[in-house]
Amino acid sequence: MEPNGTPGTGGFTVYGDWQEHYFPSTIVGGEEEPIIDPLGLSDADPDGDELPNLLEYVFGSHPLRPSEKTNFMNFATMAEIEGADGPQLVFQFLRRPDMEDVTYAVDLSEDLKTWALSELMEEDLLLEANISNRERASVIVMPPDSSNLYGRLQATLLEMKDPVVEE
Ligand SMILES: [Ca+2]
Repeated sequence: MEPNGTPGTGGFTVYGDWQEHYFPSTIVGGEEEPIIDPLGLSDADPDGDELPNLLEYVFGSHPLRPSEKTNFMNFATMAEIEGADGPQLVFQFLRRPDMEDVTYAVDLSEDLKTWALSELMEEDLLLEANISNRERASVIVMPPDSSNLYGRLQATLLEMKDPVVEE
């Protein structure tokens, strides 16, 4: 995996800060609420590379320069996984470190028709740090019956919780 070098892979820990950096909202005179740029919404894809902004944020890729998604996620065989019996098939993706607001699921298919979605728990992810300023997360998947296996990553923004008030 060779991610395209993009600035600012570090520093953003919440989507709203990333969004404001690349797609700043504007304040129109007299209005109280800033105007959100729709190109910065988490499901928008302004560079047309089939990676929605939320995944561009996760991967640390540039939302206005098309990226090759296989640079950021793929299948691999990992040997020597602690507690595993021999080499294991894994789905891997790169992500910026220190994000506080994203959960993941992986969607797998052998025929591009039937898909099986699995939520990924943080404790299920094998993490390797410092790959082009990102960490690589791997999760063990079942080898397919056929020779084909397709995977896609789904990221979901956590709703920002209301602050807890101690009484
Ligand atoms: Ca995109």
